[in-house]
Amino acid sequence: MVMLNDWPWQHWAKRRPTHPALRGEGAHYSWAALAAELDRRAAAYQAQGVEAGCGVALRGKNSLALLLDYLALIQCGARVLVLNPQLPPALLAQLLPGLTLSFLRDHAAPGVTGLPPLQPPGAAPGGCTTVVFQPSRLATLTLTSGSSGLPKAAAHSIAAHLASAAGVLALIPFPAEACWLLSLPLFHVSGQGIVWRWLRAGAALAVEPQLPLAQALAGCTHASLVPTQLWRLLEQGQVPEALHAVLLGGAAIPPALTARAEQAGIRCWCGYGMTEMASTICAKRADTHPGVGQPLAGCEINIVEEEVLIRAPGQAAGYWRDGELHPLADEEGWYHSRDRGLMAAGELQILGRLDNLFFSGGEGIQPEAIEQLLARHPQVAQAFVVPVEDAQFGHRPVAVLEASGALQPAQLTQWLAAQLPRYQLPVAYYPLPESLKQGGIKIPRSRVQQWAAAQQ
Ligand code: 4YB
Repeated sequence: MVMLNDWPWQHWAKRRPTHPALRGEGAHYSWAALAAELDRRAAAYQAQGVEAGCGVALRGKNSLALLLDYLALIQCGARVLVLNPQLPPALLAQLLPGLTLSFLRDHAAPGVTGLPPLQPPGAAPGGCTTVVFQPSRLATLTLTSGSSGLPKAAAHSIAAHLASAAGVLALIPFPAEACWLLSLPLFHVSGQGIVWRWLRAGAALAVEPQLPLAQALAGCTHASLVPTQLWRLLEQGQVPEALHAVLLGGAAIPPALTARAEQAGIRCWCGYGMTEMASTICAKRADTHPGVGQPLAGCEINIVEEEVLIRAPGQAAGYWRDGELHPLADEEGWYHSRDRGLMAAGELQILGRLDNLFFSGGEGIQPEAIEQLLARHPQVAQAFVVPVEDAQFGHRPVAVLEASGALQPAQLTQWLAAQLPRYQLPVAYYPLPESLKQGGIKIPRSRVQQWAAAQQ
């Protein structure tokens, strides 16, 4: 793979000027046109005071304009924090002051106060000032989706993003004529992972957030999906013809799901990654085993007392707070993931989060183990098992399910009873309420637990 010694869009604009780079919302950009558009936007933001090293919040759902601003602000040398527009104002009020941000570029309905707004780029105010491409410069802040406390801002350099991309591209071919759909939000590391693979490979990217997934995928060869997205796509029976490579991740990936997709002609890869590592660190071509494969090139895994420790070239430089980087790894560089895992048959298997383990009548329950069995049921799209308080047992498991058609508790108990000890059988089953399906790519387990507690 050739080295990038220039902003990736300028690198490809020199080598493949007329090659399609980006399409979406009715627009098409070649690499040359993209580089020119990013210069235009960078100039407009520089004219408003954006300079190298300053922090800029970029708030909004995916759109072509949001992506162009992400890249243009990075070209200005800014540290860009993409914000989910659904984050509540009270949380932002607590979080943003510690992130040393100078500006807000808001693509959503106004909802954040206290930061000077950047105006949309109008007519070009003149050329942009060149900011030297420095791979070690911090380019992005990405909020973690930790279950408790305030999210943290993982700070990644351009080099970390490109190294993470190179690791995935060594496993999943992404040739110049292929097109990856921006199928996950830019405010999440999984969306940014797509962008940096595209930039690394010099292929094409599609951005079609207004369209339903099956339509947005038309003409796309690649997509990153969370398992529920793939499940819904298959359930609708609408498998786009061009689609032949899907990288799955973000949650346990049922082998039955990938088997069904492969039968429909979609080649699946199972990935395991996290915000702190600029996305994927382990991956494999899907097979019949529930593991997530081996570490990607340059990544290392160590299991200590069942906890997965990681060292990877995509690792964040630290958590950004109060104008400084705070280390996220131990003295030897290992990041302690709080994921429970083991190496089995040469591959990493994720058992669940250490923090999710709970006790019922003195017996330990890892909710993900029950969820994985429920997810094998052909009608179940996604399953949560959460503890609810119980006078006799301390806690007992209940299940909250997204499923097609009505499911009878007796039928589900029968489904599980052959494979689980009695104390692990959920004492109640609830359909996942619509109110919990809104928002980011993952439903926070804490919200499911709160909701389940209120049903008692
Ligand atoms: C898992 C898990 C797995 C994560 N089994 N638990 O490009 C990609 O890698 C990608 C492709 C499609 C969909 C998502 C992705 C991601 O990046 C996901 C990255 C992510 O989820 N980051 S996170 O910080 O929000 O959460 C990380 C946690 O998610 C991990 O620590 C695990 O607990 C869990 N997780 N992949 C089981 N395959």
